[in-house]
Amino acid sequence: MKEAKKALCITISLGAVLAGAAVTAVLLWKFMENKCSVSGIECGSSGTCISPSHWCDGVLHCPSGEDENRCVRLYGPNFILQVYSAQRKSWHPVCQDDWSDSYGRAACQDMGYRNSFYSSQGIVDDSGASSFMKLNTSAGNTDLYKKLYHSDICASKTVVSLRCIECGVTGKTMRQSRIVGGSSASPGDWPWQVSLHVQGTHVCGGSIITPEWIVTAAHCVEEPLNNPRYWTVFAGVLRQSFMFYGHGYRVGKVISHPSYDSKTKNNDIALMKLQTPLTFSDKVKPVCLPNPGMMLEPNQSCWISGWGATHEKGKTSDELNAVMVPLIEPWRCNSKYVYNSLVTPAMICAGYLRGGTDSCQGDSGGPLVTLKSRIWWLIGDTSWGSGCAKANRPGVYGNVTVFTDWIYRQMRANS
Ligand code: 4AZ
Repeated sequence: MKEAKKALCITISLGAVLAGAAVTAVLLWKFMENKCSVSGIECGSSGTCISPSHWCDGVLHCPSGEDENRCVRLYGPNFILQVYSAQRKSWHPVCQDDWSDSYGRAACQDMGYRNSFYSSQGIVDDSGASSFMKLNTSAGNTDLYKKLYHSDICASKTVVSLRCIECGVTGKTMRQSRIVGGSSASPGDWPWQVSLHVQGTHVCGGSIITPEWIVTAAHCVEEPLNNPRYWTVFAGVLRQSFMFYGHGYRVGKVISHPSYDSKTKNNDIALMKLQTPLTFSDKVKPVCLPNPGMMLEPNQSCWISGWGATHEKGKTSDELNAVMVPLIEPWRCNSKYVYNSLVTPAMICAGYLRGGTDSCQGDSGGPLVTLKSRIWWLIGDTSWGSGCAKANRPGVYGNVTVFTDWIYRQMRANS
């Protein structure tokens, strides 16, 4: 009897120890699998964990700022407002239910627009989303992000379409009006086009995206030209001979993409912040930054504009010229007989493989735009090419769509 009890005791103790070990192992494994399963959400893959309540609360907690990086975005050609769910690791449209312009203003501010808001309206969701974010209006006076909760449907059957700036419209009715193989522009045709001068001379082009921010190419602002003092910006003037020193806008900041590579021209994009904001008019207007989910056609018609040379080795043009160029698919542009793998995902090719029509020296930094949903979008910034308008040597442009996150981040950090 005594012996039997002893054996039972030992068996139970052993079992307990084994069970304990198993539980510890499972917990340890869970912990290894997701470092932040106990204390919240991981900052990227840094190993740092923060509480879900700190995600997108307007205060930086992660070492690289991931918690405030991507909280709201506009998606597709209809500017559908989407909110990032850190828990589900996915983007969700916002129901129009109980939405108002004041939330729209807050979302625009979160994205990097300073006191800029154009319109907010409910539209039927075309993104195919199956989960939405809804406003909890009784959540009190906390920030927008904390008032949102997941919902499978929107009572209004519509989602928020948000525009932070009136962009991508031309001065008057669009009429088809050099660059190589192009024709001169009329006032208001390309109202976002600016001329960037150094010591009274046109050096590069640029595009207006807000009253204060200009997009150009990083290769235009290589040292020592990364010093804003060198630059003067002219907007709304078609002829170089009408741009007089002292009448342009001064630049307060020049920000080059940190991953720009001067040898390969990879990430060839830069921003200029003006010292004083531009006044918009028929001739001076911003272009729209592309939203993710824009779905461009393989041969989408785009337009380039600038005061660049009208033939290879020519001099800068006095008049602003523009021309249509179709996009060229990356695989075609990277083929052996074209650019043989020199085109990275941060670049986009446009032009004709037969030659004859192209951007050229002096057009750099200027816009490559396309018309979609009756709005003009900045798809590229003029970057490089082998010569101008030669067969199998089309123009290469910075792929602005891949830089929009970076652009908004700079606007937010320097507003
Ligand atoms: C340039 O030197 C340049 N054909 C710009 C565009 C192209 C070539 C050269 C594309 O600014």
